[in-house]
Amino acid sequence: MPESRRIILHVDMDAFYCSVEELDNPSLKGRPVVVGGTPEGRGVVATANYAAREFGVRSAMPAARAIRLCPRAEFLRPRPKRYSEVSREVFSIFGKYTPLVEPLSIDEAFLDVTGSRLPGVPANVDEDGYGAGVAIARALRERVEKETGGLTCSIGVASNKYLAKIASDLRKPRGVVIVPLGAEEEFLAPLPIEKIWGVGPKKAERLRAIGIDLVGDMQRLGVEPLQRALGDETGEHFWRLCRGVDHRPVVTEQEVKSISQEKTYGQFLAPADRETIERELFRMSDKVAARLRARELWGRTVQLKARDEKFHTVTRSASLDSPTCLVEEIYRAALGMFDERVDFGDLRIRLLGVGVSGLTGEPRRQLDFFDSGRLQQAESMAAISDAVCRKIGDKAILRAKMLEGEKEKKPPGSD
Ligand code: DCP
Ligand code: MG
Repeated sequence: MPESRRIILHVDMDAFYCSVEELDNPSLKGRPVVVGGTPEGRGVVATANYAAREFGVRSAMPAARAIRLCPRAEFLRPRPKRYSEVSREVFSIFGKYTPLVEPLSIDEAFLDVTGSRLPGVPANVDEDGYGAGVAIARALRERVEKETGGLTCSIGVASNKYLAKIASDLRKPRGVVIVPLGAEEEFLAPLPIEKIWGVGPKKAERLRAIGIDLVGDMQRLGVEPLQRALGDETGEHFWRLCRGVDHRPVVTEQEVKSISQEKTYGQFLAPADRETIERELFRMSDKVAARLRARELWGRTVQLKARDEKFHTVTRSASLDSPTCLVEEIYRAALGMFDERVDFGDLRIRLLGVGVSGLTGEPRRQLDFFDSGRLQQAESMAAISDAVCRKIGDKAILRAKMLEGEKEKKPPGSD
């Protein structure tokens, strides 16, 4: 057994919001259920149960369309507090199998169970090369179902996060999919290229143009043609992914000390190009904010990093009155620091970065009731937009700032 072998699970609850609704109101069971959107056809679908999905109803679809597809469906208003409560319950079950739990969203996590044992399963068991990993996955699925009173999940078992995540999605609901150790490439080969992380419709089109439909086509192509088609760095990145290579560790919430985003500009930004600078800072603030929310974290300190064309680097930080996970607050602080505390004279900018530290799982706001209500509303709006973005790609909800730029021109060196 190689020393470096890791056993990673990706757990994703099935039709999460709907399943919680069915749990609380068993009369819904067996019927098509949609959470989000009104019966009058306003709003968008947050999720649909599997009965409604048979009619083609999907997350992020306008409710009006969902009604046309499935007029019999029960349309329910989301109850975010209740979903968070159940989420905590489920995550506490995850924690019984390993301390290494990395939350990805309200209903999804990576678990590193390399060092975990299961009572009653002999230490020398090695199903599919995963020791007790497969048995742990099955036990976890049963336990979630039993302790929540009926919620089901799907689990991918693999040697890294990337493969585990692909696997968990393949046999939903209630599926446990194992990527056999040593057969990672064979596992990926028959899948469409969209299954590769970061391949959206645009990249997929470019890849199809050079004859790549399946992950296996990419594996056969080799690294150099990929680099010619996509550029050196991206080509190499996809070469690793198409063979299932991913060395990122499972990072628990406590280990995340800061979240940041930075970009080096191949074509330097002119200090007078205010619009691009603002747009770039906004874009990065938005990404940082979304990552905070995905981990249910708030940060108290905002950092700004900037480097000029002569490689002179400055980092600045500012403390907020209370921790945040909102783009507007992060952006305001970052731009303020850029304006008041960065002076490169006429030199152009080669790098910008925005980060947040001082992270906490408890927002602990010292605000009056009205303000805290308003903030909570802003945060739940943001959470809904995150979920839409996750489902149908980052471009789903274009914020005004970014939209302005998309219409005119792309920032130099942007991808
Ligand atoms: N969500 C949302 N809007 C979206 C996507 C998701 O509000 N566009 C919410 C509702 C989901 C929850 O997040 O229940 C989890 O998202 P998933 O992508 O895991 O979807 P489900 O759990 O609903 O279904 P699946 O069985 O495919 O995981
Ligand atoms: Mg889910």
